Amino acid sequence: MFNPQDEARPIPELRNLQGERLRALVARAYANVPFYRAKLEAHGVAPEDIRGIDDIVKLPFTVKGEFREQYPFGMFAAPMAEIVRIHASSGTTGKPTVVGYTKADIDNWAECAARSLACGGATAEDIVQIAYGYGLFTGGLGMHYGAERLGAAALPMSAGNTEKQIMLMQDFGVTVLCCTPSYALQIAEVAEQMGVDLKKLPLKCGLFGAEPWTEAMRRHIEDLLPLKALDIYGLSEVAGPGVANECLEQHGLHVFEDHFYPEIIDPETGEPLPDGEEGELVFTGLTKEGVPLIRYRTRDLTMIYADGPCPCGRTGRRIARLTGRTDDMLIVRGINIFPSQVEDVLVSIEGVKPQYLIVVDRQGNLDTMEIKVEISEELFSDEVKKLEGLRDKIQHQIRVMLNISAKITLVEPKTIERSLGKAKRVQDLRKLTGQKGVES
Ligand code: DLL
Repeated sequence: MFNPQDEARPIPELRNLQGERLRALVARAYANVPFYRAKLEAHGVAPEDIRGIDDIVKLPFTVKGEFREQYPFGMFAAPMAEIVRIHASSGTTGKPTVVGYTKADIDNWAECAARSLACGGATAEDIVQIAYGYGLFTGGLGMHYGAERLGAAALPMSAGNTEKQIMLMQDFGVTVLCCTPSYALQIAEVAEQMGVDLKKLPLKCGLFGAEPWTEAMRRHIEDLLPLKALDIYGLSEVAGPGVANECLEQHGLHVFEDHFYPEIIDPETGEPLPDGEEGELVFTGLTKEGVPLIRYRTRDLTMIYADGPCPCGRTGRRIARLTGRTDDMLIVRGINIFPSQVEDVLVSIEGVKPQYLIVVDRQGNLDTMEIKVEISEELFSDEVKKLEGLRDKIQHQIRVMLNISAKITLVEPKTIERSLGKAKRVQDLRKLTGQKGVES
């Protein structure tokens, strides 16, 4: 354990600490963020009503759309002079969701990412290859700070350039790998093509997350790479990677509860559900200063295990592997995409009809995304050059706005199937096994 005092804290003491931190959080949000003040007032709850952690149910939920309304900095509780980092993740349309971190926020997040690495047995001796993207996405920098906090050597590869990843993995004797599970499989496949036997490498654990995966995929990764494959969870609004992580028991992800308080609610009614029942995961960021987070609805579906303490000694409750989402967010090559974002881009381009179908598939271990777009009759009968120009324009705009390259196929008017009810915008042909034909 990286920090036994905090990670193995006796439950009554932990609940007390959470209560104290919740009180301070609500007071901070109320005093510094007009959005929260108005919301608490409308909900009829004052900071003094919060005495302990059980009072959390008195507080209103926060949803992603509210971040959008407060774009860019309306959710910030600290002046810019105290903000030392800004990250952002996909919003449902146009503008992203923005999060700011104070120095203390970065410290706490690095601590939790270090705890995550230690969950896999990593120590200061290790070399940690970080193949999550560096940038506005929290994966790369989050794990980077975690590795440094642990005292390990961070190898800041970012995602891509797979041959080089493999070369350095071999030459440096990398022991810990952090990337999306699909990229771990991609690394294994490319290594095989290069004739590199990864089984001979000193790898010991991998922290894989940022996208859904399955137990079958874990087994497959562990067959190809000589490491324990662990699930790591997080989201930008709450911090980034390291909100929860599996330990070597591989039975649920311990939430670092002294910083992030989890609840499971019925997504329809908002009522809290008991441990052991699946519902929507809600987080309160107990120590957050930059962007205080009160009962944030993640839209992720899971449950909190009700099967008693974990043999590893950590007392943070465990959430099960995520089973899905309550909204239509897709994760393609680790990038979050809402169909509404694609629509937003399409309607801004002349001659393009808001009739489209997003087809997501997996070739080998890489996700592919194709957008079939209907165009007007006049355009369709136009010369090829013009059509190519339009296709390139759509592709460019999608890349700029969504940060992903997609294949664009222009189709004739009225060829995309119309539905009587809710339009079907997405066809997801991926089997989440990492290998086509392997059952999940
Ligand atoms: O994906 C942070 C992260 C980076 C987590 C690296 C783990 C590793 P966002 O881009 O804000 O943050 O996306 C958050 O990704 O709400 C889930 O739907 C999904 N997600 C994250 N981890 C997992 C996981 C990062 N282990 C969204 N399993 C979340 C399934 C995951 N889905």
